Amino acid sequence: MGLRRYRYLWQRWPNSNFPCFNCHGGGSEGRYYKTAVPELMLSGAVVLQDINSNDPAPAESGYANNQTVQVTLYAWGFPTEMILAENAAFTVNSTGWIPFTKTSSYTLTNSDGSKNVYAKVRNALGESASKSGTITLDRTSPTVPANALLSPNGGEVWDQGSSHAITWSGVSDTYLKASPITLKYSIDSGSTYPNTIATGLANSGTYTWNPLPMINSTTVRVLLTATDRAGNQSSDVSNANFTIQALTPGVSSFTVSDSNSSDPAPAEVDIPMVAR
Ligand SMILES: [Ca+2]
Ligand SMILES: [Ca+2]
Ligand SMILES: [Ca+2]
Repeated sequence: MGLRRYRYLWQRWPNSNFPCFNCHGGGSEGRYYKTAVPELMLSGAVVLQDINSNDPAPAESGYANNQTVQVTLYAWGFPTEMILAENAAFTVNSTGWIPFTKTSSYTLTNSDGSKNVYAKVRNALGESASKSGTITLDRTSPTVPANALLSPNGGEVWDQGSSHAITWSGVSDTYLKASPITLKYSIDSGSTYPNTIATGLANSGTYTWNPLPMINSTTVRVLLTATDRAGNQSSDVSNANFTIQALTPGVSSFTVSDSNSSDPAPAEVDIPMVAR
């Protein structure tokens, strides 16, 4: 936030019958009063934002995956026109002078990477002010190879409630999120993945799935999704079905004993039996 500066303008008082304080003049020329008018300025940097937060995921501040970004200018002093460009001389990818609006859109040059966007505003008094802002354009989805998901990749038979590692490799991006990995599972051979295992995981290559869900299915698959800072996503899934099975119902041991130990005397021993 910059320091706001004012200058005084003398303006004609619109109604000579209305009480006017701090007025000067009179007669046929009317009366005049002075008002404080903020000098033209832009406060803060040019704010650049991703224009669509659902394609497919929201972008972090300072990143966009759309070539056209939203521009917000915080201006004082009644700007009437503005110009946007990617250099301080306003010659590279310039909009030319256009009517001022606080919020507008600007189409970046057609290459991924960090972009500086410069804005200049001007008003009817001939004043002008300029500022710049930075945004990174990233339209490249994360690298997630078709065999990124290493386990479970099909054929595993795991017990419900047990603990197993989900492992992956080869996930990368120039602007990967700090915690980019989401894991889900399907019980319909991968037609749908409505069940979340974990979100916001580091790209460490392993996650301990503990406990496995209490399901009994031979058509389970895992979906791994990686997200970058601009909201681009890529995925890999288990190449084939694996099984999460219910534990075999049973008891670990039982005993058979005389139900009446005083008819007329106790029986000698119980007979222990073990079953599984
Ligand atoms: Ca977007
Ligand atoms: Ca990317
Ligand atoms: Ca795969």
